Amino acid sequence: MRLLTHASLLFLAAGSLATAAPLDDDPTLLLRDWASLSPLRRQQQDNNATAGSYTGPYASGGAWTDAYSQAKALIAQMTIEEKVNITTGHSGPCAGNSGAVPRLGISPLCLQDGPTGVRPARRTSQFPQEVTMAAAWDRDLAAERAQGIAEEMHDKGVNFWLGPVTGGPLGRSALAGRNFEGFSPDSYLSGENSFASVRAAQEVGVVTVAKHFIAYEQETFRDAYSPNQTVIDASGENYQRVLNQLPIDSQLDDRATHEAYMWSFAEAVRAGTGSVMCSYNRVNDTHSCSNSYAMNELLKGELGFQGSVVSDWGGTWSTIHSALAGLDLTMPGQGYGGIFGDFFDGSLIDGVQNGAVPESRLDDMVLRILGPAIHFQGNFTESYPAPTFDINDVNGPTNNVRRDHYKVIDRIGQESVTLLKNNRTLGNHYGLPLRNKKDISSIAILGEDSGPKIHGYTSCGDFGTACAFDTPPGQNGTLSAGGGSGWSYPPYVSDLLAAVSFEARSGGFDINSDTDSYNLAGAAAQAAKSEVAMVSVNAYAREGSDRQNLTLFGGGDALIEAVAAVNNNTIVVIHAPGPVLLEEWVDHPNITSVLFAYYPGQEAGNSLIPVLWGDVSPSGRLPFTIAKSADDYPDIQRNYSLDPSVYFEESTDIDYKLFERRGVEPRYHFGHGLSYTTFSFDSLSVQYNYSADSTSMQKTNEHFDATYGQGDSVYDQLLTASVSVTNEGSVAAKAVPQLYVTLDGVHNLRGFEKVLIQPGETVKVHFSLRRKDVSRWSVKRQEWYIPDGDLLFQVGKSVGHLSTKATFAFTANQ
Ligand SMILES: *[C@@H]1O[C@H](CO)[C@@H](O)[C@H](O)[C@H]1NC(C)=O
Ligand SMILES: *[C@@H]1O[C@H](CO)[C@@H](O)[C@H](O)[C@H]1NC(C)=O
Ligand SMILES: *[C@@H]1O[C@H](CO)[C@@H](O)[C@H](O)[C@H]1NC(C)=O
Ligand SMILES: *[C@@H]1O[C@H](CO)[C@@H](O)[C@H](O)[C@H]1NC(C)=O
Ligand SMILES: *[C@@H]1O[C@H](CO)[C@@H](O)[C@H](O)[C@H]1NC(C)=O
Ligand SMILES: *[C@@H]1O[C@H](CO)[C@@H](O)[C@H](O)[C@H]1NC(C)=O
Ligand SMILES: *[C@@H]1O[C@H](CO)[C@@H](O)[C@H](O)[C@H]1NC(C)=O
Ligand SMILES: *[C@@H]1O[C@H](CO)[C@@H](O)[C@H](O)[C@H]1NC(C)=O
Ligand SMILES: *[C@@H]1O[C@H](CO)[C@@H](O)[C@H](O)[C@H]1NC(C)=O
Ligand SMILES: *[C@@H]1O[C@H](CO)[C@@H](O)[C@H](O)[C@H]1NC(C)=O
Ligand SMILES: *[C@@H]1O[C@H](CO)[C@@H](O)[C@H](O)[C@H]1NC(C)=O
Ligand SMILES: CC(=O)N[C@H]1CO[C@H](CO)[C@@H](O)[C@@H]1O
Repeated sequence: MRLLTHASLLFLAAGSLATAAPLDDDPTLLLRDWASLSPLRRQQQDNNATAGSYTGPYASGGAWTDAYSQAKALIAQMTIEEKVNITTGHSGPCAGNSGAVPRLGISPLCLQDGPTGVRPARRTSQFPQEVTMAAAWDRDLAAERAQGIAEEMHDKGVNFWLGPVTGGPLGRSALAGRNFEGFSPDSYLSGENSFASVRAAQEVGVVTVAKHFIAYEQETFRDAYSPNQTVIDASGENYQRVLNQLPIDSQLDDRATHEAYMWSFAEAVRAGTGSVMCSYNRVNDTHSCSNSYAMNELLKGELGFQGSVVSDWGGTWSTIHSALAGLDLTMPGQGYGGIFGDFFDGSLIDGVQNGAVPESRLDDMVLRILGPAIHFQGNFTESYPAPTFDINDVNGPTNNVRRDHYKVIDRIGQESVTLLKNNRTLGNHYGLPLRNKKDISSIAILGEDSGPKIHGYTSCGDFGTACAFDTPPGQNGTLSAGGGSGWSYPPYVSDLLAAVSFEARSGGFDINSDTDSYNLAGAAAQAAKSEVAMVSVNAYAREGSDRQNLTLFGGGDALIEAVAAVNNNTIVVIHAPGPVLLEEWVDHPNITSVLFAYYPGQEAGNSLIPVLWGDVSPSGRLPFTIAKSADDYPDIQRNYSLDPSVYFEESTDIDYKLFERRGVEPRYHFGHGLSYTTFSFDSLSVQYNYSADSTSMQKTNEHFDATYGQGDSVYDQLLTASVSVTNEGSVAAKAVPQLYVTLDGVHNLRGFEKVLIQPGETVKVHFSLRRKDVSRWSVKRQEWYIPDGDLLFQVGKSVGHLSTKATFAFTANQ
């Protein structure tokens, strides 16, 4: 079977050999695999769902009623078989292919990974990972990135982009394997980026699939699993396979649900995302993809979501129950040899015929799938490109879709790189920016991460995992992206050694390099004879497993220490998915600068050059907190059980909020990042300034207490805040003033802007605050409300350094 030689097996199989869903804790339902489940038994379970009682919500189309009318006209002509065909995945050239209705001219829809570009496909770009994007703190740039990805999706013939990652995972634990695929553990920062990304991508005509809904916060036990079975996949890796364990169950409270985990999805929904992907995990005891409360109540009810819910690949556990619970499209369905179970298809035809699922619900499923496709791509009589690639033959002929996207990739690299430490005590020959390249005598470039991957990036395979650093000896090379469905093939990767070598042509310096991180003596010898020593190190993360620790990979710590011992101008560059521990060396007096470059995509080395030489002042800011110890973050649930659960005991206190609540001092605060100048923030003022929501593409149904303020939407602007930002230094640079409001005793990011300020100049920066931004969620009343009394607002350069404040109290007549 071709599938078994396909590297994608790792994650597909990791999607589970789905068993029909145990709806309760009855251990007899923990069956070994779906095939051993008798059809009768499955039928029983399905019938035990809410059969006959389905009352919606049904899609109206919202702002897309024209397209929905066209879709309804088509659906009215379809047989039950044809409708069900559309709701079930098929084999085809794409990661997911919906069924066609040839009789009515409806072609299959192509659904394709992923968050950094078209995957797996060639002649595409590898964009910066979302965490890198978030570090740029720039909504316009986030839109440009999403536009670029969507253009490549469109030109490859992809209808549905399986992205952006929209707060699932959000990042409650810094150790979660997929955090880098998302923007930030801060729900506001994630939400702003999600909104910009969805809107920009869909303007290109590609339907976005915001994922993964909801509370999907770890890889460990995300799939049914047995410690007794090991399977070796095509990449030669061992992994645990899928038998009789239930996926991890995330148990969370209602405030965390609304204030933390739904926030960014709400932004994606009001930006008009045409689709949302439900996640592998269980939520509050029930599989996300058959969770009526999550899909029907929260997503389609409270958020008013009009589009389709598509299962993660293998995330479907039942047919009737899932269809009634709000799942619209099951993936990959018959694809991949049907290894994930035969959900939907014939069992849904039967279910509709025997009345278990009302036909109106089947119509709604099809409407939700076709409606957004018609709205954004035309009604199938118009031309949308057919797929020009085939995931089953990645090396076949295909078109180049890269346009000039290297430019935006490069710019995101420059705008995100975060200067954590810069010690200029000894003058401008030390630290960053480097002095004139004609004057420097020598630069050492050290560490495996600064060089090329010795067997090339294609050796990493379709998921970027075959050359993983966690399967020693690894293959070296710049770590430009993490592994899993969030990886994509780069056309090339610019590494630091090549990029700095290019500068040496017009500079006066020699390069002394050693890219074997384990050759400490060699690296030290090169460093000792160089004016500047740059050490590039990394940490790997990927889908399918969580990080075991927050330590640098490939002997990074030892290498840095060996270099710093002999060179008094040591500059460290880090490629990492999120927090790494810096404690062993960060205070070393010879380490003059530390640059955090995240996972920057194909332009990794190039994007550092303007920052190194000061043509661009660093303006990246940490989108997460860097702790002094891994114990400062909540842990992943790794305790084996057939029915594993994780309790989100910290509730809404994620990342910096948890540090604050517990009084733990981090190494670097959320929002931290140095510049080549200094900024001051003064004269914060906050005033009432109502303005009706004009940005939502689709309206949500979120309720609120109307005691304070005008308007009928939680997205109406109620306040504006203004602050003066002054560039006190001698170079033009971008500032990132951050606005926090204190709610429930901790800071909450609620505004940021990125502004270029000339030396000596003062700029007035305005923040728009919506009702939701100054509200909390009432569990009892199930609505947003503005707390009584003074609200405290603060602005500064990070959550740990807030320098100006103002208060505002609503009065009942506002
Ligand atoms: C279905 O529900 C009936 C009645 O509540 C119960 O006896 C039976 O065990 C359930 N079956 C399954 C498979 O959950
Ligand atoms: C499909 O779109 C075309 C072109 O916009 C239009 O002429 C046609 O009437 C539409 N078909 C339906 C069924 O609405
Ligand atoms: C269902 O979809 C498949 C795959 O696109 C297609 O080959 C088949 O003809 C469709 N079946 C019906 C009944 O339209
Ligand atoms: C693993 O295998 C052992 C010995 O064969 C067996 O006792 C145990 O129940 C198995 N565990 C699981 C989770 O299947
Ligand atoms: C989880 O369960 C709690 C308690 O019943 C509920 O308040 C909360 O909204 C649920 N969250 C989700 C995502 O289902
Ligand atoms: C950290 O975890 C990785 C695997 O994720 C492992 O290869 C490495 O040895 C661990 N390092 C330490 C110091 O435990
Ligand atoms: C710093 O580097 C110098 C060489 O420039 C070396 O002599 C010194 O020992 C180093 N300092 C430390 C603390 O390692
Ligand atoms: C740093 O090291 C260089 C090269 O060894 C040396 O010339 C310089 O004086 C040192 N700087 C300080 C402040 O010690
Ligand atoms: C900054 O550099 C000076 C001079 O080398 C040194 O004394 C001091 O310890 C350094 N500070 C840090 C935080 O590394
Ligand atoms: C795992 O089990 C250990 C030992 O019982 C316990 O101390 C720890 O809290 C558990 N971890 C989690 C995340 O539940
Ligand atoms: C009030 O809000 C509007 C819309 O956001 C904005 O254009 C205007 O500048 C604001 N006025 C003040 C005084 O901040
Ligand atoms: C850090 C790392 O993976 N280094 C490897 C680089 O490649 C050489 C040659 O294969 C290995 O020996 C190193 O272990």
